[in-house]
Amino acid sequence: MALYLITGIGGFIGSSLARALLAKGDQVRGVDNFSTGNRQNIAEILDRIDFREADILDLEAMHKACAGVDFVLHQAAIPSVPKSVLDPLGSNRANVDGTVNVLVAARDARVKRVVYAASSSAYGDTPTLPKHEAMKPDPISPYAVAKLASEHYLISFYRCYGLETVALRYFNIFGPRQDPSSPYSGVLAKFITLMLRAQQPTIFGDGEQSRDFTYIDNAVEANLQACTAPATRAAGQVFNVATGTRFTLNETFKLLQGMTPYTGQPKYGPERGGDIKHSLADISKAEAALGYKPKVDFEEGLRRTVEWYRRS
Ligand code: UD2
Repeated sequence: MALYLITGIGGFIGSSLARALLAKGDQVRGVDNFSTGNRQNIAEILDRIDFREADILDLEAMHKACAGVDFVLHQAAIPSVPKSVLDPLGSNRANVDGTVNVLVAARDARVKRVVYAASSSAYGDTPTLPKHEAMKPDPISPYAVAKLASEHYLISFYRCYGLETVALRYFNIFGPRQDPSSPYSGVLAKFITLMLRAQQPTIFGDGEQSRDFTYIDNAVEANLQACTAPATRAAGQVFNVATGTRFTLNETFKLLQGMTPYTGQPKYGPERGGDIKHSLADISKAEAALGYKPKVDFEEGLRRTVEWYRRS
């Protein structure tokens, strides 16, 4: 039994990690300031976790949170491309300064390993598909720059202080509990909740942009594997976490039409600034080094997610 600290435990990824660890019999401590997370996501596990309401920018709180911890799963972030375009300073504070705070606290507490929620946005709009980790990153939005800068901090902390760190480049993770309510919410949470209410979703651009949408259970599995993989293969490394398939928004909309009561067409609006056109991962590095294999494909993940929103 190990003690895990999850930053951003109120988020949909953080709270899913917490549930998986509790089910495995591990101990969970979590921090969140609820800037983007939601108390509801941890309400039913609150009595089984050591929860502390704190901001990752508070170094003293991070030092306390890291005391006695084996593994840190650093998920806390302001996870939005358009929000970062509007507020680059806020994005940098949460997504870069916050990460450095967590790393300093983890280093001082001598935790075994830090696993980080990095982002596929680091690759930018370069034409080569699929994206593999050896490619030169080319971030576009302030969010993508911040996520990439944090990856470099992780590698730096491994090189300079020997703190074992692993960066997982998430490719559009989706699933139950993802917040659909903000204008910055992920596209699937928004589309599913709208279409379940028979309301029209808006596609930004022509809908031919594509994503390697990745169901949450795959990301959870990758985090657990990133904690246990031998340091010789994982420490100081960056890994894609994805499925290795991609769907356009137009294709996704059609799939959702078959799963929801919405029978109309989507509305098409202007393209969103800072966006990238196509995203698809090569997942062979994570397969070889972590033993990662996506267990739930896009369509099955979509079905499960629609079902969850329908019930809730
Ligand atoms: C980026 C990252 C993702 C994760 C995420 C955090 C890429 C490829 N992916 O996701 O890994 O870090 O940021 O937020 O960079 N859209 C609509 N209508 C809507 C909402 C969105 O058409 O109502 C479009 C949007 O313009 C984009 C696509 O859907 O083309 C996906 O948008 P998103 O915000 O769900 O995720 P994205 O790709 O910015």
